[in-house]
Amino acid sequence: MTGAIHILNGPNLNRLGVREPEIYGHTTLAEVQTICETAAGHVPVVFRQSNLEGEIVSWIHQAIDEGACAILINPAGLTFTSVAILDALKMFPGPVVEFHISNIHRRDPIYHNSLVSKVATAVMAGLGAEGYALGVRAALDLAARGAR
Ligand code: DHK
Repeated sequence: MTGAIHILNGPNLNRLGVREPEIYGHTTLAEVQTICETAAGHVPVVFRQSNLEGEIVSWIHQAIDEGACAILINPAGLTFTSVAILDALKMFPGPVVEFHISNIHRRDPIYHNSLVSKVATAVMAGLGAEGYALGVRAALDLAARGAR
């Protein structure tokens, strides 16, 4: 795969910057996009956010069809509920990095059981919004190594 890295963000992440800043910080989604594009260097970036599960599923299909080199996904609340996203990610041949701004394992138990982790190549949590840069670098490194 030589395509773009697809960075997909789930529900409520459009509210970053004003949403529970004590948990998610003050960095906006637009700033996160810039962080990702900078971290990706010459690699093209597809950066998307949706509050709709089916839209995210369709974007995963697009990543497959477009030969994306990697997927970096923060499914947000859908992490713990969406078999549809899990099933779609199973079809992606490249590396999948599951990313969470907060350390979901230190939070309420409803945030502890990720369905996406059953298919993710790697899982990152607790690095803050600025950690997306490391998520991009990790996803590209995994792609370069042919990891899945
Ligand atoms: C974001 C959300 O919206 C929550 O539902 C997750 C995740 C945590 C994050 O830390 O990025 O549980």
